[in-house]
Amino acid sequence: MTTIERIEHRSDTQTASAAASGASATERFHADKSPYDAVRDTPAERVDLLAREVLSAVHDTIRRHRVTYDEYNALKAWLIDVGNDGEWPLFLDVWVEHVVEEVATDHRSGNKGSIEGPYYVPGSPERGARGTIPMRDNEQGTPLVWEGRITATDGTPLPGKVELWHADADGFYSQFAPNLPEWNLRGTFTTGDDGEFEIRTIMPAPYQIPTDGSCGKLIAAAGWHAWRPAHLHVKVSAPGYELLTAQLYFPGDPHNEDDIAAAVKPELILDPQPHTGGARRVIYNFVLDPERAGA
Ligand code: MBD
Ligand code: FE
Repeated sequence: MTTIERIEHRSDTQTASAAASGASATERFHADKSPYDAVRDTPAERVDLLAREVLSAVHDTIRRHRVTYDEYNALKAWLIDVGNDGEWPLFLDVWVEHVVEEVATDHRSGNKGSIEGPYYVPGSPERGARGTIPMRDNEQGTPLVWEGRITATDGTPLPGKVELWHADADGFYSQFAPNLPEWNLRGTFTTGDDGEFEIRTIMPAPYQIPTDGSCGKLIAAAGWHAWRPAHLHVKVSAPGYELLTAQLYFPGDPHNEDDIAAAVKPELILDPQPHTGGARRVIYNFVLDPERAGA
């Protein structure tokens, strides 16, 4: 079964349970080409170095804090549970991806990016340069009109694409929570030579990562909170330029300061203004770096 068929067959729950969204995210991750392909030629020396350093950091922690057999066995059980719940994509994207993103993009002079997270799906419906993202007739949430332009670092407007995906006003992502239309709040906006776009959507809600699975168990046991601030996900692309994966945030969200995924940057916080009919209007532009030869 595909992810979508699984979700359509699942009618027993109204919430995005850890098992349901985790299974979807794990399946989604495996649906694209194998992640191993890109590292086929990695020399043994590099694998050896990375594996040894990670293990050595674990060994140091055990020695420093005198980790017991009971704690070791609990860890073993928990790691097995993360896989059984399908929560490895969630775990890694929440607690590890932000540093990978930092290293991957620190040469850029254009837009700051942010992590992709577990809920991107390629191929969302095309809406042209100006349009409304797919949504339900009665979609809840404050309407948001977002105008912007894609340019290169030298200011040249770029014909490109803005792929946008985000949670609904209840914090749920289509294809990872039940009872939502397949492409709800997922759309692709293609700009002309002027690089300009105008997107109509709704403001998303803050997102709480599922608390009923193994990631939730860790959060509860450690006394952490499970929240990410409200955010819009984007992938912005233009031929010959580096793909920009980013998230945009809203001012005043209490979790902008303590995002569990550590993915907020000040440059990514929008400045929406009151607009007609209770809507908000915002201008936010993207600046893309040219692709580097040999990178
Ligand atoms: C999300 O919506 C998200 O963006 C990340 C990074 C992790 C979990 C849920
Ligand atoms: Fe998200």
